[in-house]
Parts: sequence; C-alpha cells; structure tokens
Amino acid sequence: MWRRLAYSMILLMCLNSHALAHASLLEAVPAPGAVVAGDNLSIELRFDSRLDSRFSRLELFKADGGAAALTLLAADTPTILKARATALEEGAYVLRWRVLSVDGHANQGEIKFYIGR
Ligand SMILES: [Cu+2]
Repeated sequence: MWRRLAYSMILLMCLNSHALAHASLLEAVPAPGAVVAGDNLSIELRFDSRLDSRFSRLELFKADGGAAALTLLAADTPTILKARATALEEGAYVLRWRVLSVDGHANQGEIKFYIGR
C-alpha cells in the first residue's frame, strides 16, 4: 500500500515537471465564463513561455456548432496570442487554443465565454 502510494507520488511529480515544460496559459481575455458586451471582441492569451507562432492556433466556435471568424494579430511579445473577432451574435462561445512552445512541446485548451448585451 505504501509502496503503491510512493509510486503514485513519484509518477505525479514526473507528470507535473513534464507539464511545466509546456506553455501554460496564465491569463485570458476574455476570462473563462466571462460575459462580454458588444459584437466585437479583442482576444489576448498570455502564456508562461515563448510560443512558436507558426504552430500556434486560435479558433472560435459558437457553442451550438458553427465557427466564428477570427483574425489572428501579430503580438509584440512572443508569450502572447492576440486576435480579434467581429460580427458576433449573442450566445455562448468556445475559444480553442493550441500552442507550441519553443521547447517543442504542444499544449491546448479551451475557454468558454458569453456574448451578452
Ligand atoms: Cu512536455
């Protein structure tokens, strides 16, 4: 039992240190769960390490299916992904991000938010 617990803890520590090698999301605008007014949206995701912009992607979807138009903008900092979405309807959205950090590790996630009035 103790041996098994120790083994699990070592495994967990390895996974954690591995996860630290990835670019992790530090801050997002819009924040997860945010309600944003207006049909025009500035998106900015800040990560804890430099990204390879050639292999980093942002996609925006309406929660009920269709993709929304998103323009990726050049960011002045290599740890930031920036984009702008226009002509958004009210409702729930999912922003999917996929990044490659310069250490060669990929990471991905999604942020759900709402366009309200
Ligand atoms: Cu890794």
